[in-house]
Amino acid sequence: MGKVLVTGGAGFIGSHLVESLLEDGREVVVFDNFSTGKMENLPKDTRLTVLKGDVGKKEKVVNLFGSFDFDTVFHLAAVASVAKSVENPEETHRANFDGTMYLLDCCVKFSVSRFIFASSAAVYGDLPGLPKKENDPVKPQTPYAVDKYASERYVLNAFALYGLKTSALRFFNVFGQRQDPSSPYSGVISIFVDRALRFLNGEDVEITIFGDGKQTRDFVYVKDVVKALLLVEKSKTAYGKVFNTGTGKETSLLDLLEYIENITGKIPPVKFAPPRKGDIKHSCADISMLKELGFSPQFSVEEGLRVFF
Ligand code: NAD
Ligand code: UD2
Repeated sequence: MGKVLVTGGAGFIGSHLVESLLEDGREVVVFDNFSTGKMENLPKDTRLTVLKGDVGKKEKVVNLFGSFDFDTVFHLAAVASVAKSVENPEETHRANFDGTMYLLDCCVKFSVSRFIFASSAAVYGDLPGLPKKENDPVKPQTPYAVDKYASERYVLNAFALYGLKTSALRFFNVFGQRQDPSSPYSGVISIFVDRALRFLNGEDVEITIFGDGKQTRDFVYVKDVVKALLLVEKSKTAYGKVFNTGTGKETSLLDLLEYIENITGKIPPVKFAPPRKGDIKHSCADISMLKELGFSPQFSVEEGLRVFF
């Protein structure tokens, strides 16, 4: 059996995927430019090779495929920050779109058996109608979302056009350990948990809610996302298809604070600020397609939150 390539494997979601692949006894190569990924996210393991490199540099990607015999590729490398893509669309396009093209091309040329792509719920934009189904209209409104949608289409079309067994997953709001809370645009759960832990440590911190706190998201725990990735990988009916990856449940920011308070007994002072420009009020996935493959989320938001404290 060939090796598994995980691009972006040193990042938040990628490092959890790598852990599971190693637990399954597979040999893994991580290819990551460490822009947001960290070496300490990854375990030490003789079956793991970690390489520093940029998916947006064609010759580096070609060299990578020339050096290893991959049978599966999980492509998670991307500038995951929407805000960065708005500030610097040309640079993020190289990683988020060109990188996908180079990988797809190599997978076809080097006869890789399976290609799984990390897309995003961002492709749906702010169109009304919930829960979102995979064949609902899309409205990618940022460079990040446009690159994800275009990449996703190239990925899925590669099955019909070149016989590469591809699938894509549209992640909703993923949360869990190792999600970096340091930017204001980091996942809201990583920020709330960071502030709650610091407050418990006696620090003078506060939580900011943009809007009234009644906005909802479909928060999915990272271990469930890894389960979905591995389930889709194994499924022969998943070729050429895209799968919403969430829980099918909505949780508001006020609910989040209540859950955290239930766990910790106290939370930092909460400040309300005007809603962020372009913020979506509600988001939720229809996960029937993933359920048909046997998926069922194991962690509720509350259970996922407990792991932090
Ligand atoms: P992350 O920033 O922790 O992981 C991204 C990884 O890709 C990092 O390790 C980073 O160093 C690496 N990377 C970035 N540009 C690269 C490049 N040009 N070449 C090689 N490596 C590069 O973010 P994450 O949350 O783990 O996201 C993983 C994937 O899931 C991304 O594709 C992201 O767009 C997608 N996604 C995440 C969420 C979420 O809620 N976290 C939601 C939807 C989609
Ligand atoms: C998610 C993705 C984003 C993009 C978008 C598409 C993350 C981190 N971001 O953005 O990449 O795919 O979906 O729709 O997954 N909030 C606060 N206080 C804070 C931080 C956030 O109130 O300190 C609010 C924020 O205004 C929003 C909600 O919390 O209403 C969720 O914010 P987020 O950045 O975690 O995720 P989202 O859905 O806006």
